[in-house]
Amino acid sequence: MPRTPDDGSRLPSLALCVMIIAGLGTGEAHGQGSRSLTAAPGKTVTVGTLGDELAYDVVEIRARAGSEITIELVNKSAGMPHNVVFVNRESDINPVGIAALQASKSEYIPENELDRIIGYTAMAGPGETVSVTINVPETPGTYPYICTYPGHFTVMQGRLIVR
Ligand SMILES: [Cu+2]
Repeated sequence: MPRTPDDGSRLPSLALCVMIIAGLGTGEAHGQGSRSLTAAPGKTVTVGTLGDELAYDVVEIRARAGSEITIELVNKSAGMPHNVVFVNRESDINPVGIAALQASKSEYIPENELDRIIGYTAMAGPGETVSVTINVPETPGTYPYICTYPGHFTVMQGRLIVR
């Protein structure tokens, strides 16, 4: 049986397919940040965005109860504003995020829900950096942080772990 030109190219193209599939898999796994940082008392930790994704690159900040820390947000997105808003507990995420939808005049910080909020940065435009100094709660526990720009809070989250 004569060889066809096709025979010689089949193996390389199969290998290419495998490489492309492997590449896609890696991209999907990259959807959320996974970094954890420790914020020493009085120090600054830097949280970025994962490029243009609705995600922080740091999703866990560890801090000492009762200390004071500064969080710097570096917005690496090309087109979206982001902020960082620390809330008291998991059940505060939805009320704050939903009330923020109506709070465009106060940079999406809902003034009627401030008792749920520990601290917050200004809204950082694309390429901007903002920061906030917060008093870490005295009570050890897990305190969520979210972005309150409309549509972001359900996925753009991290956790402050207080010990
Ligand atoms: Cu955001």
